[in-house]
Amino acid sequence: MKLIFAGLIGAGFSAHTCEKDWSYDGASGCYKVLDTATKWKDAKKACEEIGATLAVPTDATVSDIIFRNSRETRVWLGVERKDEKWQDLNKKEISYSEFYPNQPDGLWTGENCIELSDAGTIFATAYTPHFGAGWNDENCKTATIKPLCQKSCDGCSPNNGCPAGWKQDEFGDGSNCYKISKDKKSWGEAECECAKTGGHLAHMTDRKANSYYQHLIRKNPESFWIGYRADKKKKSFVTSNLEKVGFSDWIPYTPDNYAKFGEWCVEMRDFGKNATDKVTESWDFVPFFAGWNDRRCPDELKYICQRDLGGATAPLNCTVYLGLNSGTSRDQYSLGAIIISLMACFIH
Ligand SMILES: [Ca+2]
Ligand SMILES: [Ca+2]
Repeated sequence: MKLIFAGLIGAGFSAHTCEKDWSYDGASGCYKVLDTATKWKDAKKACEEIGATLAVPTDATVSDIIFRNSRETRVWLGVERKDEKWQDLNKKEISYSEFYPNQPDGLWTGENCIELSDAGTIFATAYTPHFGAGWNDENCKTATIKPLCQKSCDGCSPNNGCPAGWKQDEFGDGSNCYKISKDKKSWGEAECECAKTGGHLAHMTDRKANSYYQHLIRKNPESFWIGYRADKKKKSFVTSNLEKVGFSDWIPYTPDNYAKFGEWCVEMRDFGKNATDKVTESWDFVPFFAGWNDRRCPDELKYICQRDLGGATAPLNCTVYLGLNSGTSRDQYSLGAIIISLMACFIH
């Protein structure tokens, strides 16, 4: 009986995901980058040969998912210029685009096809490998780029295994529930608010998870607190439950403790051209460029709570976090505080 039950669950689950090696967009589409770089027309054909079409994004989701699991830096999209208009594969003028600033620029030089590019590689390092996806017009006949194929997944639907008021990661690994706050709080108060539900401010353990939270900030374009802060000596950053940070996604030149303001807490922020709370002109070459930034803990921001899917829901003690609100070296890192925090970890 148990086996049959498990079998049913398994069958139900598989109906909600794309085929192996295809990425789910959280709605009804699946995407895959093919291995062979080709001219645009051959790319179109290559997708058709596997029962798919060259991808035509209708929102930024594709940009947020497509570069996260690979080192691809550019892919062909199914958008072509005809009579000075951009049209999809059905020859219909597109209603959505995501061009880099100063693009498209190739009307007179034969750049009549679109690539989705990842300009972040300009600055690629081990720590900031990818950011700032956007569109660029390229030469259909001379450029060789890998095709991004798309197909619909009729049985797909967003995950919904989280408690009411929470959402499950729609196109990441689905192992977390999250909630973006409506209110704004200091980092410490925000962490406490999350702790009340058995969770914590969001941790991003790998690029895939990070990309998912970047997607959220694009949809809700306002900085939010995430679950990282400076360690006791203020030499490096730790997670909200004092664990070592593995993956990180600092914006280049951060953490900078700007003007020595005491930036001991971490926000996720969009530094791109289209950011609603823009602070710098430095990253204007991409419309969207989200990453981590150190910031003063007392600043009041939105925040994003995270909890394990199916994890404990008992409230956690968070008094340790409130000390950070002063933004000074008050005793937030005292021995007692650390013990309380470690207890919180064990309870968790
Ligand atoms: Ca161009
Ligand atoms: Ca900073």
